[in-house]
Amino acid sequence: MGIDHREWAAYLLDAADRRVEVNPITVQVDHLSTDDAYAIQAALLELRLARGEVLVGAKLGLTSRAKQEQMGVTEPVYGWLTDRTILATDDVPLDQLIHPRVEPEIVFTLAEDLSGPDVTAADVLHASGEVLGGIEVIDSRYEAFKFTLADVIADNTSGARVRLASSGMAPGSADLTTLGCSFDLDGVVTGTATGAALLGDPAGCVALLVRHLDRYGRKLEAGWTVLAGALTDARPLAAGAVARARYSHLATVTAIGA
Ligand code: OOG
Ligand code: MG
Repeated sequence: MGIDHREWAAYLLDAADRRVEVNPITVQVDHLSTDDAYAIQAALLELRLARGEVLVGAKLGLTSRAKQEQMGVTEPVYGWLTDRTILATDDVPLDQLIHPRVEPEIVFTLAEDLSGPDVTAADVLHASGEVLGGIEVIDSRYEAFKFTLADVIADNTSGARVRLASSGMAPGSADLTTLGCSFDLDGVVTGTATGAALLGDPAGCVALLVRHLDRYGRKLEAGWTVLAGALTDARPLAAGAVARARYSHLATVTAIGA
């Protein structure tokens, strides 16, 4: 029997709404292909848009070795950001989440659309308005934050919230491969990296995302926000905990368990 994409999308949306961990899809069906997983992710986005959320961007995940080793999944994944994702203050509303973790990101805002099968890192820099720091709050809907590649794709790559810096820099003003990031939780550094940790180049990651979307006839749009993936491994965010991402060339970003 085929996979009912809409039904599994509703399963994941319900888990997020009720804040309960659920069984991975892959332990309940015979086989979940990557294409089926992206189809569930697309159906999940449609459900969110149908109830009023607005599509404002996209994200990559599992683009650094630190993240791939932490999650045991060795391929990059792609997901969506809606307006509900974007935090208006440093406070992370823990009462809306299941078991949130925080991770430092390099973020692009787009001044022009990006599409096509041959997009390069140079094209990404050209189309970007700003590069800024961010802390992504991920929140797997699966038990114990454990999943396969197909499961995490279906679950919109664990996307939950993101806190963005209030301003960034022009894309050409610093080499993103040597841009430094130090991530700390309550003042204790949990990881450091340079931009090159993201598959060699954060802009190259965004180019990968554009080529991925092209296979589904989609593109990145002017005005969107795009996360290139976490530079270090993710850490659980407890009530009262303060996470900070500090960068060599970008404003510091803070997220607080509230
Ligand atoms: C999947 C999401 C990964 C990143 O930046 O690597 C991600 C997960 O780790 O649950 O957003
Ligand atoms: Mg992330």
